Amino acid sequence: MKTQEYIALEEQYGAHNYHPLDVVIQKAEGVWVTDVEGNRFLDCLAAYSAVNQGHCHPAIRKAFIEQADKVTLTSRAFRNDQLPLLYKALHDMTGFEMSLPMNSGAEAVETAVKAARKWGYKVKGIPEGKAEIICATDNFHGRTTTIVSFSTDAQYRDGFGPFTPGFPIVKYGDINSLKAAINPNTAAFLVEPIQGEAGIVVPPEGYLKEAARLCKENNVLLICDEIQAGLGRSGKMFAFEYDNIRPDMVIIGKALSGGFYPVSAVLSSKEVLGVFKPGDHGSTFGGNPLAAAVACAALKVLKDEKLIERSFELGNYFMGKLRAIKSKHIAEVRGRGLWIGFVLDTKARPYCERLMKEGILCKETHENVIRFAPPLVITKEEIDWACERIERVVLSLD
Ligand code: IF1
Repeated sequence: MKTQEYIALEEQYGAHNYHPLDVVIQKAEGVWVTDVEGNRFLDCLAAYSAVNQGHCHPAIRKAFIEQADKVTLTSRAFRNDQLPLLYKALHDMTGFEMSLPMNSGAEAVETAVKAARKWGYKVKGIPEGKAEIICATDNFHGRTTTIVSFSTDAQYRDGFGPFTPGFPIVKYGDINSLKAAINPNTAAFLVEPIQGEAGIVVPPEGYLKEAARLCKENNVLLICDEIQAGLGRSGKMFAFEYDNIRPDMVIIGKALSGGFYPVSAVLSSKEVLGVFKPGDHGSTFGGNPLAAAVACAALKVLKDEKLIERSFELGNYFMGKLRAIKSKHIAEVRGRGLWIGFVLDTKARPYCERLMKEGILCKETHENVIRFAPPLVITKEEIDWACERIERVVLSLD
């Protein structure tokens, strides 16, 4: 079948909740994807950072296939021999006492919300039904009805009410706004250390550090959503490391599986995750042996291939090259690690379409920002190759 035939099927039989670029990908390896016509593209989105390790990484693939040959799902009614190894690997790599596995990022966010509320009632002593979790403007934490309840993006909420109460909003990056919102019923502050969907927005210097201090002072849990920022994308294991802080809870997903399978987790302390008793929370697929085996392999690849250090170094290199492009349409180049927001003074979508014709896949966010977030296995030469084309496209549209 040809590209247009696949697209026609999708348009006819699939819900139209996306507006993808018209490239039908058939296979992928590392940073490269190939469409059904045999065209090759450099992937500068990396499935929104789920394939930090590169597409179809051989070591993760091996773990996936070997585990699929043994057992894939037991449910948590029984134990399996892979989940304990994932718990241990997460502890060893991050230092958090405990973790709780889920599948999608949104489920892990819901898990953190439930843990924080329960901690608020059982440990902090907030009166029943009064717990508040403070969230930031322009946040993105997922798509469930509770999570869109604290979105400030009109489209993400439109038509989906009534909403879950208990989520006051403060201005992202504004410490006074957070200070004013904290009160005795505040259980937690949920924040992205760098906002992805908002356009790779890095908060002002010192913001997270001061937020962490305020949380501690007021016995409020600091929850960092590292689903997109974490696991190397920002040039550190976690983006919060740039501020030398230690959140009470960290939420991860996406690259935890290297793109093979939905695997997410909440990392925290015994005090916080200890609020869950048998039956309080769970998931049929969460913590299944296939997910655990894949996640262990995906974490090992990050470490073995030094992908976090690579992201830091090559991110600076990539950003430097983008900043050197002289065009009046480039308003700003920002980001951390291989997570770059290329801000234009005009609509970004036509640029993404032109870049696709040049062999680069990327995606706009918020009308005028293109994000460049390739798999962390990208080479310097591939960045040079991409920058040549990016420059050509930007200058041609000047
Ligand atoms: C889509 C964005 C990226 C996330 C953070 C939780 C989740 C996400 C910080 C939920 C998910 C995704 C979802 C995807 C597009 C994408 C995205 F533009 F919407 F914001 F990456 F930039 N926290 N982000 O970024 O995780 O439940 O999806 O596993 O199409 O909605 P999920």
